[in-house]
Amino acid sequence: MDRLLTGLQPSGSLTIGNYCGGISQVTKYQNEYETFLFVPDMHAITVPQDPVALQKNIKQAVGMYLACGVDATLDNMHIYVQSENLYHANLSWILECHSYFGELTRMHQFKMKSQKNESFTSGLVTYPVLMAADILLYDAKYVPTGIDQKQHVELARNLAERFNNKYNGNFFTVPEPMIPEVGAKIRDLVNPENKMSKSTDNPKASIFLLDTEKDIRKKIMSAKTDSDTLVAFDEENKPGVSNLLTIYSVFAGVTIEEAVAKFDGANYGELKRTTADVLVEKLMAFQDKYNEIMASGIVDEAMDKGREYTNEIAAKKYDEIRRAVGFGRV
Ligand code: AQP
Repeated sequence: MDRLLTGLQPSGSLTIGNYCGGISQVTKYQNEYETFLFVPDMHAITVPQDPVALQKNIKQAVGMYLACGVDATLDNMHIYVQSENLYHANLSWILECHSYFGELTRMHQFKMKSQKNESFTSGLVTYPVLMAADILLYDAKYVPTGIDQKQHVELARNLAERFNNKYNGNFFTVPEPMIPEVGAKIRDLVNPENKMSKSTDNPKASIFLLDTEKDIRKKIMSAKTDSDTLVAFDEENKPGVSNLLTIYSVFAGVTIEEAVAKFDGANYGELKRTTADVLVEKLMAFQDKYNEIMASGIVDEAMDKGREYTNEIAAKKYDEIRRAVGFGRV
């Protein structure tokens, strides 16, 4: 079985964007690939976090993976917390010493996040290298991701090739991004030019998986559209309307063409109401399942099982890599 790997930062409650770009692909392919699904808590601290909230978010993230349909009982499903495996940081250091400052500061996400804060940590610059370590440690072939993280997967590819060439061996599998056809960039509801993010300053801009029915309806009904009246899919000229069509398409389980046909002749109000109805139906069912899961012990059980398995694999890979670079004694 080829390996697939992804993680969603526990930097807040997950959004429907995180679902579309990340989790939905795990549930789609979980019977086909050996899946490494982790909680990247070490990535989350690249921007300030409240430690109490972070710990809560870690467990909640796993609860959300499971409530979205990830099957922790599969033998080929490994769910784990990044900081519970020390090899991620060790490999990251070796890879940092094979990456260039220039290539890291050119990353879009770094530019965007560093502009938001007057001062930022060096972790914000180097975290794509940690992400490369997360992926390369397990020889993952596929990395489900939204558009925003594609550049980071490309860095992981470059580092794998650079390392393999430098040390003359097939040390790392070169990974490929797996980008969904629909929903690779769910947009911010207030500024649809931007992507939807969980750590947004404006809660009206994002729909969180744990939002109440009232909030979901309010946010969708006030989502920015345009001064036109035609419901059409045109991401460049009608990003707000196209975003609503995309959300409808993902959550109603139809193609974009089917969504456009459904709203042929409809006004923006109808598009918004129907999109809100579909979202409410799916997210309320999700929340019932989530509450059940959080009240059981299965979240900890899944994380314990995943920690043991992934530590074993990571230890072997790290040992191979540290020898290649000349660490240790002869
Ligand atoms: N708006 C989005 N549309 C589609 N996919 C998205 N992803 C994130 N936002 C969207 C995908 O979700 C997965 C997990 O991402 P992450 O949590 O590791 O970090 P992120 O990409 O930085 O996500 P956020 O929500 O924007 O988090 P914050 O606000 O903390 O930075 C990835 O597969 C990502 O592509």
